[in-house]
Amino acid sequence: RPIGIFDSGVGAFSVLNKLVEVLPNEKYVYFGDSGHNPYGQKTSEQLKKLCKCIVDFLIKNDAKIIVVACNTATVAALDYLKDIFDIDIIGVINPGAKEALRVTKNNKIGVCSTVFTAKTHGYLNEILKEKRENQEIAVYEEGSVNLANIIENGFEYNEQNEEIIKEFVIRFMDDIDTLILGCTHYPLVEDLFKKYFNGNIVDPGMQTALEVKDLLAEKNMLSDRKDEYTVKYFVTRDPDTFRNVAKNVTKLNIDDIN
Ligand code: DGN
Repeated sequence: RPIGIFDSGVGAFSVLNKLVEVLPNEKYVYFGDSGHNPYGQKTSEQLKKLCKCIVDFLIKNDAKIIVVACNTATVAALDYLKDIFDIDIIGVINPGAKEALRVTKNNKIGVCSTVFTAKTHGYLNEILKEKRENQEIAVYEEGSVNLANIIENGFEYNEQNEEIIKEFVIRFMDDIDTLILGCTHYPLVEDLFKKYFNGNIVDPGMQTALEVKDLLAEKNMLSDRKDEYTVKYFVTRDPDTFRNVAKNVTKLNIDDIN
């Protein structure tokens, strides 16, 4: 049975790229809700409704576990989805928060995300939950209105787009030593974040993939196939745009789009 994964569009590739490294023999079903992008400007109620439909759909497609590969959807709907569905569902924020706590030395962490994730303090809350009891942590959260959307529609490496990332990064206090890419679209242009920030960059994708692997192993649900992974894609906007953007952000085969 496949692993179900979803996002508001191409963002889930930053998690799927890591999943296939860690779990190369699984089947995957990818749902890119690009027709409802951007998620960052929606309300919690709208996001819960969209996520419920998507998880329903992935379960109908036989998913054995669901990966919410979108930070915005994780903050808005993860608890709700866990309440209403009887299947393991993993989001990206808790793994990202734990990874940041593991690598920070000065306990000052920045989070760049969508406006929704920043306003609802998705990371701050999770970091406070996961930190050691006496650990003094400072968390700075900033949201970008446009960046995820620009990446969703095909990021071009030009001065204007580079400037957006530069300005985003310099808004953080200089003394943070760790920056979380708290929107799954952002690791797709990680090279530019690296150019303007030289501390630790945390992409929650790898830690999420490792947790999916552990959970499947624990429940004896790892695939015993010997074949390479397969991915079946479903998108809610025209597949050609999705394919054109996707081919710049993943090495995975993107032929099977519905
Ligand atoms: N990729 C999504 C996230 O991680 O928050 C949001 C993208 C969007 O719809 N703006």
